[in-house]
Amino acid sequence: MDLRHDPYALAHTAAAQLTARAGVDKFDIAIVLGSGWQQAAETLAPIDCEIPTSDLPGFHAPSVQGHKGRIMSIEFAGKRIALVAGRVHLYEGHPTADVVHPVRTVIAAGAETVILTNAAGGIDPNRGPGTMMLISDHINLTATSPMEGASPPENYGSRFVDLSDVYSRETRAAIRQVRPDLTEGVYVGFRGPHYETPAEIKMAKAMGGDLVGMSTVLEAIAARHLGARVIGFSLVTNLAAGVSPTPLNHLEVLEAGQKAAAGMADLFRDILPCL
Ligand code: 8IG
Repeated sequence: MDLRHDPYALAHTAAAQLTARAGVDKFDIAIVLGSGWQQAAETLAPIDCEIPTSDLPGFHAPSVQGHKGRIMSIEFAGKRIALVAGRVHLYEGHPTADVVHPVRTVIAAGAETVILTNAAGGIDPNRGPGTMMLISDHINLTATSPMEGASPPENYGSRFVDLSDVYSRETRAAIRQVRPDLTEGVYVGFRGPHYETPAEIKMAKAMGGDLVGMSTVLEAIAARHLGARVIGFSLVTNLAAGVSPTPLNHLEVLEAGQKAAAGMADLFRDILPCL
């Protein structure tokens, strides 16, 4: 089939090149690094190999400050881990299939567990900037789905993906055993890139949301479709509009990420052995 029209074949082609370049048979775990999480993950273990995503088919160069397009291969806690830096977002103008391509690629490269990390706005004033949270569930307000379009090929699961346990309940319980300090929250995924109005944040709160962001939800759906176990972590880098007394800006997001880097590295060190 023509690779341009079959996102699954494209992911497999990219995955074969990725594992060949990294010199590994497969990856066990993939961690998609959101703003702020990258430097934390890089301190976990020596980087055995780093592949610019510009060398792999189907990847776009990210256009966001603080994001670089590369996949790093590390070994930690006896697991081969792909660190995916430089995700692309819908708000950069990319189609949904391209936004989830990195996740489809690392799963095609063997990863059975995908950890999605992000920086997010917090709706709960008691969990302000610097708070790390486990994502318990999401509300997809992007008005799109990675399953839209042609039906997946024969050997793949149905496009009508079951989402009743996206962020593995069992794994979250195991994580909370080692990190009882972590609270959970529902992540509301908006398209952005503008931040919300106070009225939209009231809506998100009324819907049961705790966190607001512009990533993660589509990747989580694509990963569940492929049968991977999904875990999500948010770093609250700002209080959401109307909760915060001051306007939001992208710089405070980057700063909060830098300040929390040590805590995020500790989090990875604590939870990776129990996956
Ligand atoms: I960081 O307040 C970060 N990402 N939608 N709203 C949305 N995305 C965000 C926010 C926020 N903060």
